[in-house]
Amino acid sequence: MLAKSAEFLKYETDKVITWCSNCGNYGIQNALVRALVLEGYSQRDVLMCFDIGCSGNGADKVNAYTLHGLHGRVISLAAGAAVANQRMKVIAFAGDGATFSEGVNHLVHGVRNDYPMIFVHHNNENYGLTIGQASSTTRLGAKMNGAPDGVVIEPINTLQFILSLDPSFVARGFSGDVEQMTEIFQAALHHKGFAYVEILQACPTYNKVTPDAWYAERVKDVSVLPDYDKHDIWAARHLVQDMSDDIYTGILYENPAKRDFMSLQKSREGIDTQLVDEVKPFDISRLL
Ligand SMILES: Cc1ncc(C[n+]2csc(CCOP(=O)(O)OP(=O)(O)O)c2C)c(N)n1
Ligand code: SF4
Ligand SMILES: [Mg+2]
Repeated sequence: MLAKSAEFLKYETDKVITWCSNCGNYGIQNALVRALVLEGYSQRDVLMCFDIGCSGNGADKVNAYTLHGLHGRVISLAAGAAVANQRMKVIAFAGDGATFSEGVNHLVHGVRNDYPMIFVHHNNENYGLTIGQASSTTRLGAKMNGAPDGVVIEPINTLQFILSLDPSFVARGFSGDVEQMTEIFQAALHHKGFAYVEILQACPTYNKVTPDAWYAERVKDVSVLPDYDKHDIWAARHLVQDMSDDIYTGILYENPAKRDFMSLQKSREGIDTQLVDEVKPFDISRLL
């Protein structure tokens, strides 16, 4: 079984796990490592960049090159690493607070620029690590710490927002479905530009509105729609409008015509080295 393979075990650490039991983060990390192993990536081929939060604490739970940045800033850190060295596969992880509040500015430009990286949005619909405040993805009426009478503002429709930014790859999974998440991550590993992967993540401790069972009743693999065209952005926008009843998962949108950031840089044409190879001492005395 893959979960016991020697390659999979190399990614494990002996650090104390601080996630609550049944947290969706376990499934997400498990699926990601499965995908890496299936696609032949060793720990030395990958840089995992973590934001702040319960999702960010995944940095301690994986034995690989990791970077743990400030809240909301992971996309800028990861994008810098990705353009500097395209030999590494760069994967960034962030919660809904980091992605759609503190870091929403970086999200916008990460998608627009199509940086060569995977971005995994752990959407547990609350600020988990700071004990359950409402975020911009918490549902209307949800009673949260800091909002005991219930949230009074409609949540952001995250995928509508992403699809408005001319993305090149958009997928959605559910933390209770490791098999499907693994397939999504495998496809994202093959994508050249910015792969936006949103995972609907159970947070049994603070999100009582959308637990595992709630999602399990509503998520549907997009493959059940035989006529669905994942290259049609308006079909995708129509599909993601419903966040309550029919929640479609899988690869929802792909634009193979979009060119990633590095392939558009005229200054890099015909150059075989990576930016990271070109770092050297530079004499600035001429400039002084
Ligand atoms: C700029 C900044 N603001 C606030 C905090 C405090 N803080 C730490 S974790 C956290 C909640 C994180 O929520 P989310 O990004 O959704 O991740 P989750 O814990 O739910 O995985 C907050 C507000 C911080 N560390 N930095
Ligand atoms: S608070 Fe929620 S997101 Fe954080 S570890 Fe516990 S279950 Fe997971
Ligand atoms: Mg969160």
